[in-house]
Amino acid sequence: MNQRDDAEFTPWPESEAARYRRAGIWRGIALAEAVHATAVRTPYAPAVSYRGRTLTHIELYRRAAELATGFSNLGLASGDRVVLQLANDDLFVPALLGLLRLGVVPVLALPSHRHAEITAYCRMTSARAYIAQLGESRAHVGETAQRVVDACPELQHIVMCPAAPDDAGPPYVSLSSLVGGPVDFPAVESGATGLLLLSGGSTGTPKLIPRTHDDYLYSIHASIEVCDFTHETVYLAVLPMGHNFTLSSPGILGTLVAGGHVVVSPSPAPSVAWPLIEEHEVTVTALVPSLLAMWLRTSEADTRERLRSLRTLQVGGARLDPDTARQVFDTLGCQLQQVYGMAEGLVCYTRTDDSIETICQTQGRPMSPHDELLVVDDLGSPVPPGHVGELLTRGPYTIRGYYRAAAHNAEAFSDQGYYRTGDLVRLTDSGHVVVVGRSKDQINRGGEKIAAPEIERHLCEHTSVEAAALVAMPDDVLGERACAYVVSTDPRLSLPALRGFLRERGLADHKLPDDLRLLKALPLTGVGKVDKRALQQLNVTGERP
Ligand code: AMP
Ligand code: DBH
Repeated sequence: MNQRDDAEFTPWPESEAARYRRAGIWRGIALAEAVHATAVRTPYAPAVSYRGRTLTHIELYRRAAELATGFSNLGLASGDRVVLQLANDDLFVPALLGLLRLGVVPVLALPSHRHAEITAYCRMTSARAYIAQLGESRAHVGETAQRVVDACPELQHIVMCPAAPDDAGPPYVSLSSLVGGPVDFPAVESGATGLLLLSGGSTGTPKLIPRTHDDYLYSIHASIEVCDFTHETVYLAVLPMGHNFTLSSPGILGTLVAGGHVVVSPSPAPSVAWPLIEEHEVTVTALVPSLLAMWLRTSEADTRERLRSLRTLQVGGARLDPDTARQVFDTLGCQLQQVYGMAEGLVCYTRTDDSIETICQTQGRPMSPHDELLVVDDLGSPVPPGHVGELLTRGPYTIRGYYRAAAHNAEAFSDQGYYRTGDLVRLTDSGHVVVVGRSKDQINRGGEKIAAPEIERHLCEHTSVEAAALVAMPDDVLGERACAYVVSTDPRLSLPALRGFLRERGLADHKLPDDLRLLKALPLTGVGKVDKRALQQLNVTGERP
């Protein structure tokens, strides 16, 4: 590996860092410490509920401390990386806090990831352990875990949640069996990397996002303030809990730091989530637009009454159409808050005192006065006010570089340290952001991002595929879906066969193409790149799965 590509963390320039520390933007407090401070303030208030069981803040503190000791007994120590892939259930939060308490850096994988993704994260980070959910059948460790073990011999532990099957010996261990008395672990340095988040990406290999305790905690506090989270907040975690939106905008960590109550929904389906809203008098939750559309479709005459405790519905992750946005107020009877965020940092929110039009038609404005935004043209020059261009941003909680990706960082960040979002936006006079499109090579499939080059790379490994391009197609339900344009030596190559091939390679299901279109050749631009715009404009229906 190139020496320079090995940098785990690109620091902010010292002058900026000193300013952030002096101003108290970076508080010098580690993430677990901030959550645990709540346990001291409101020990007996509910912290996390799951399937009828509730942990108070002090019980959560103790459970996380027990797990920290258990992880330490396994040999994990500050600075080690561990891939964490748990479903929305009761052990997610204690496990996350247990790792953070030790200074172990969790890599937050999503439940949909399979062995291609998990293996890549383990290798990229030289992870010492992989914490995995036991498969549906609960009888065996599951294909993903087994294949990760085979591919990553340096992984020392596979920690199964809740428990490894009886006949599974080392490297398998049970999360539920990791216990130990409270131990005084050394304090965790707040300037160190606290966690590694996943980027939606736009390149052939996945990218990881190092967030420090200081920068992440600032984004949590700024979110709490803008979204008015307090000890009275009851937050329903509907989206995967390892996603930055659910974790920190203000999400699970914001709720806990504010002394509120997180209710974990094992599924986003109204049949599961709505009874939880009624039972726990949930005040706020977060959805992606495609799930909002499902909630609106499911609503009936009594829905407003059933959801009456819900004050705010946050929607983000993908473009929300203004007509759908307007329906939230009447149909669900709550405030809408649009959220435009990215795991790399910048988060924008609409505010409660914005007009309904602003809430429905914009993606909010930056949450921090310290966020810096530039909108630039193809040559990198700022566009005139109100014009469309690519959004560049930097600030106290936006990263300066991806993890071990120096070559990519040289393109993804400007010389002045701005992150190139790849989003095409327009800024309104009031400073609100309107996301109008994208320049990055990515498909946003209902909020789940697909890096087109990553899938193209796999497609080209198929023996009959000579060339492949993955492009976004409009979709009524998901907003966008993925269409594979393929040049093949086999005129009978079918979508199910291609999906089966990619599934066998261990890719998450949402990354498999929704349509296939065979072409004799891919159209090229003047400079010889695949012309994806031309492909998008081909008026074809393609083959659906
Ligand atoms: P990631 O970098 O994977 O965390 O994904 C962040 C990206 O999701 C942003 O750069 C946008 O492309 C997209 N995104 C997030 N929120 C919104 C939103 N409210 N409207 C449109 N796109 C969004
Ligand atoms: O899509 C995202 O990554 C996202 C959306 C809303 C995000 O990271 C966030 C809020 O914090």
